[in-house]
Amino acid sequence: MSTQHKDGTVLEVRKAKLKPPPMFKVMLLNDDYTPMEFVVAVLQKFFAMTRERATQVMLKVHREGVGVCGVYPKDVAATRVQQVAAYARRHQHPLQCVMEES
Ligand code: TYC
Repeated sequence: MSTQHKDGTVLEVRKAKLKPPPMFKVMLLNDDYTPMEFVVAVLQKFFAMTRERATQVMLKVHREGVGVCGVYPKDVAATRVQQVAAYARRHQHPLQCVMEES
C-alpha cells in the first residue's frame, strides 16, 4: 500500500513482517522401567500440572506410548527437555522427553 502526497513524496505503508514464533511440542515417551509416580512428579514439577492432570497425561503416555506435556517457543521447550533429562538421569530412570515443531 502507498499514499501519494501533494508534494510528490510517496509514503509506503508496509505490514510488519512479524510472524508468530514457531512453537514446539514437548512430549514424554513411555518405557517399561520409570515408576508412574515419578512421571507424575515430573509433570507437576516441570510442567506446572495439577496432580490430577499429571496423572491423566502419565496414563496416556503409559497406554499410547507418547503424550504432550506442553507447547512452547523453542528455547522454553529445549529447557524443559533438558530439565527432565537431567532430573531423570539424577534419579536413574530411563524416562525420555523429546520436542517436535508443532
Ligand atoms: N510404563 C511405566 C510403568 O509401567 C510408566 C511410565 C509412564 C513410564 C509414562 C514413562 O513417560 C512414561 N511403570
